[in-house]
Amino acid sequence: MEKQLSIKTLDQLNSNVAVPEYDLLNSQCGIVHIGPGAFHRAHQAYYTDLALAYGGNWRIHGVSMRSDTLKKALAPQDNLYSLAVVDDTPSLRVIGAIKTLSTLSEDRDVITAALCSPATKIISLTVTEKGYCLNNTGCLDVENPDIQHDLANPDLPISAVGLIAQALTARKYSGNADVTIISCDNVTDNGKKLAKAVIDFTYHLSPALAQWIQDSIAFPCTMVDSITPATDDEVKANVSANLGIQDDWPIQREMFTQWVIEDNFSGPRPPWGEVGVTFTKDVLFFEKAKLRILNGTHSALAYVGLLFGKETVYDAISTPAIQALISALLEREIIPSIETDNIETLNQYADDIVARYHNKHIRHMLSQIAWDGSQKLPFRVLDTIRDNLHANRDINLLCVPIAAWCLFVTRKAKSGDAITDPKAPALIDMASQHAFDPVAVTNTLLNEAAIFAELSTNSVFRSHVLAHVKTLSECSSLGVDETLNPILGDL
Ligand code: CS2
Repeated sequence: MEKQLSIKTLDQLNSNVAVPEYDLLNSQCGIVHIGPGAFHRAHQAYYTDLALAYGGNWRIHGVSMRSDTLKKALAPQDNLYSLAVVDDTPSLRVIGAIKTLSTLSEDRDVITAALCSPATKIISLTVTEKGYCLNNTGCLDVENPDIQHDLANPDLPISAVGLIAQALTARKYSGNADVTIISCDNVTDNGKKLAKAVIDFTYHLSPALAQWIQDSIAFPCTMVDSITPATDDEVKANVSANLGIQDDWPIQREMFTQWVIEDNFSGPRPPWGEVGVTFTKDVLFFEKAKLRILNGTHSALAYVGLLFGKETVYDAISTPAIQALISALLEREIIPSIETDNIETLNQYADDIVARYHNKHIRHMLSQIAWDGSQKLPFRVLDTIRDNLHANRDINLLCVPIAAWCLFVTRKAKSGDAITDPKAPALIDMASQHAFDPVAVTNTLLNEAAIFAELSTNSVFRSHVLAHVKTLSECSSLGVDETLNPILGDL
């Protein structure tokens, strides 16, 4: 295909493709986003693209902390890319919200200027849980190598936390305090935790500045949701064919998308409310429900599904015994952990999420969801276990994904396959020190306070996990029904 997507070729797209409805050449940036990965491009950039049609300089300056791959890939396309909604009613939209892309290692001065610019009213980020550099008590991890570097070199930060702290310090002195810092990661109390990390970091440099940030800058909490599988060659080929011209990096996602933002800003914001974003004072309920019901069952599907050779969310949820496990897990242990005065709505929310897993148009790889288990499981499953233990509710089924993760780590280490996890080296060491024996490895893994905190010494938790590890490791070769049905008991 000769033609490539760009501002000049927008008028050559197939007629069914939606295009930006604002001035791409003259609209300016008002947002700096750190971590413009697939989810950002499918979710926040999508909402911002729609909001730009209502006016204002709300284009996005995307900042990659490490890689220049995205910047190089989209440069020939004027940073345009297409968003393919892959669902029963597919659709295609070209997104123009991202005006500029920079990489910290190459463009530090440009990035610093953008973060400090009076035109920048929103600094947002999607850096995943590990990017917050928090320890298991929710405080800044001062042992983190990037944090240690940034505390020693505050003018040359390499962490998102250090970069935001540097920007806020500069904005304090230049009198540009009308900026809001928005976390868009799957972390409970994400805004509060980001604020804690940035304020803790700044306190080490200047207690007075830390206090000013605490008093002056808003870090609203958010809940973000849309299933956004990684782009593969098939998606690229299909999208380019449907566009009628070449797009080197399209993004795919399901039709469902939701963004809930705490109504707490220290500066102006785009007209996101006009395009479906929910502003509320109570984000916690939305966060807890989504992280536990969706992300918790996603992680369960990933580690249990991979154990039985399943590749995608669809494959796993289409397996009766695995679907039965997910349904029982939700009904018996996850939904009861969420306080609500409308259980019918919560049950329907859970049913809708399971229905989304049955989207046969999307190949959502379990191996992708299985990344970073040591960072994800605390918010997605362990917090639910804590609440259930505290309320004397059951945790038996919640311990199945934990056991399956322990087995996942053991088997990956034994086979020599890479484990995508910031704690991978330590996990692999533990597994090899115990000759890859699942029960012995699990016994040591559960001692990891950085992951399990006080659950490490909880005998009820440990006994459930170890019992499931024995069952899953001894029986998974028998097949999924023979393995899971005894765990599910009298379903
Ligand atoms: C998934 C999430 O990869 C994963 O860990 O569970 O990315 C999930 O697809 C999104 O949170 C859905 O909103």
